[in-house]
Amino acid sequence: MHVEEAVRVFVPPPNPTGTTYVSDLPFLSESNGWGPVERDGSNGEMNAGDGGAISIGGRTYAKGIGTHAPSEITVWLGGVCTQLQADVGIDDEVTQSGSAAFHVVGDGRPLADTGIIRSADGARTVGVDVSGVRTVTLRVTDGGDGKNFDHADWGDARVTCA
Ligand SMILES: [Ca+2]
Ligand SMILES: [Ca+2]
Repeated sequence: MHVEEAVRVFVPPPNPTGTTYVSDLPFLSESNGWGPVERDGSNGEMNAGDGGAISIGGRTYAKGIGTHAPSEITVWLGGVCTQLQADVGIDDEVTQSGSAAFHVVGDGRPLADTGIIRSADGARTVGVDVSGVRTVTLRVTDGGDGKNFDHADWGDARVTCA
């Protein structure tokens, strides 16, 4: 009788190069408050791909990450990137104001926190120094008042890498 032992070894994906959209990178992990995290579209409802274009404050974004708080994705940067940029906010698809806070975490350390953003605030541009960071996590929390209507977008989320 042969017993195979499962050995989990972390094999990182290739390092990103140049300017790369986060939605084009593999997710090392992901979690989302309503259905799956969406790539290049808004969260919509419970099914994958059932949202629309990412839209914040009337501006649409062809690329980005559409989530529902509480949400989190982690991608591999490999220490070769310098900047992470995105326009964050509540997606226009909600029928009542959402409220959420956007956090960027590098190798487990907090790098940026927008504080609470509501629908009426439109998009906020965030630029975060990710020099030397191997894994970056984009996390959205519910703004302290529950997750209803918290369709939270990372519009044009991208990293600039060597
Ligand atoms: Ca969906
Ligand atoms: Ca909320």
